[in-house]
Amino acid sequence: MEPEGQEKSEARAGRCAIFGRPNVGKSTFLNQVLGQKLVIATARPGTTRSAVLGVYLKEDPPTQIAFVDSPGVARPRTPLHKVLVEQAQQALTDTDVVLWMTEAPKPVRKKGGKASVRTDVHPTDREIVRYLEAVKAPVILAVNKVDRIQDKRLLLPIMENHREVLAEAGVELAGIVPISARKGTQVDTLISVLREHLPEGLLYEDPDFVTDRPERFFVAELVREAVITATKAEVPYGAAVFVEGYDTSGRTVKIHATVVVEKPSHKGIVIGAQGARIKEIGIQARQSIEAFLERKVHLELWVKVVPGWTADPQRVKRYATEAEG
Ligand SMILES: Nc1nc2c(ncn2[C@@H]2O[C@H](COP(=O)(O)OP(=O)(O)OP(=O)(O)O)[C@@H](O)[C@H]2O)c(=O)[nH]1
Ligand SMILES: [Mg+2]
Repeated sequence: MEPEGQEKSEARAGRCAIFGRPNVGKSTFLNQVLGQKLVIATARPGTTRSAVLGVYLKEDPPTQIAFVDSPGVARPRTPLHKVLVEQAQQALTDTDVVLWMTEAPKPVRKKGGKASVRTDVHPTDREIVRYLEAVKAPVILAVNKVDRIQDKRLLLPIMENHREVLAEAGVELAGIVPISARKGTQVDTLISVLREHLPEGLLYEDPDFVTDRPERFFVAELVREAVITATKAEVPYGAAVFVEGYDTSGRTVKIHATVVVEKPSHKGIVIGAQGARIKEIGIQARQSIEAFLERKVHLELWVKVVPGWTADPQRVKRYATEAEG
């Protein structure tokens, strides 16, 4: 018999969909809880294009959370947007708990005045709340990027306003946690709150199971991250990456990837004067792939134009969500 007050906590496990508008820090949060960089995260909205599983494990108390990172949701304006929203919606259908993520806004400093922070709900959040209406699972709100706000009292109206907007849509929030995904602040608290809403038991036997995607998916994503970081706004939106060759047999992993862009002018931007930018992208991507694989990598990049692929419903699904090759 266990001594009183020291019973072993029961094991809990389940799925948690991470949902929210673009750029609020969903992917950064997943990497933070996993303690490793699994998914790509950049300063550009629209970085994530497909649902990706990342399994969080803890022994004390025994916990397994199968997080699903999903593309940021905004009003779909193009066939590509539509596919991204579909991916996120799918993640919402089969989940034990939903983590709705938003962000504390950047303080705005008026000339000579004090910095002020908007506490109202972002128009995109007001719009996408409707996706949460039909969800059966409990919804927990995380207000991310609290490191931006010095006066933490401002978090109260932010949290209250979000609670109200969701209540107007007929959904009661099951919890609210302010966090900083980048710094890791309150991430453990959020995990405990999510845990309370998971069923008893365990999901996976294998303690090393982290994701269901193959290595080459993440390799393609790391190339796309380097393209996003090195180019201007319009290029990332129209860029997809295919890994065409992936040879792990030697000491060095040999990778051949194609960057697909939708306009000849974008090809010029990606390549740059005398190939300077593609070289920079190649170096950046190789370094992050080496860190991910923990092996030496030889990376060859090609750039190809597929005119208007983001507007072509036939192509978007394959290019946006299955681009690992
Ligand atoms: N200050 C601050 N910035 C953060 C924090 N978390 C994420 N960011 C930044 O916010 C930006 C977007 O992060 P992502 O993780 O890519 O956001 P996302 O919600 O996955 O974006 P999409 O995939 O486009 O939907 C990046 O520049 C991050 O570094 C945080 O806690 N504090
Ligand atoms: Mg993301």
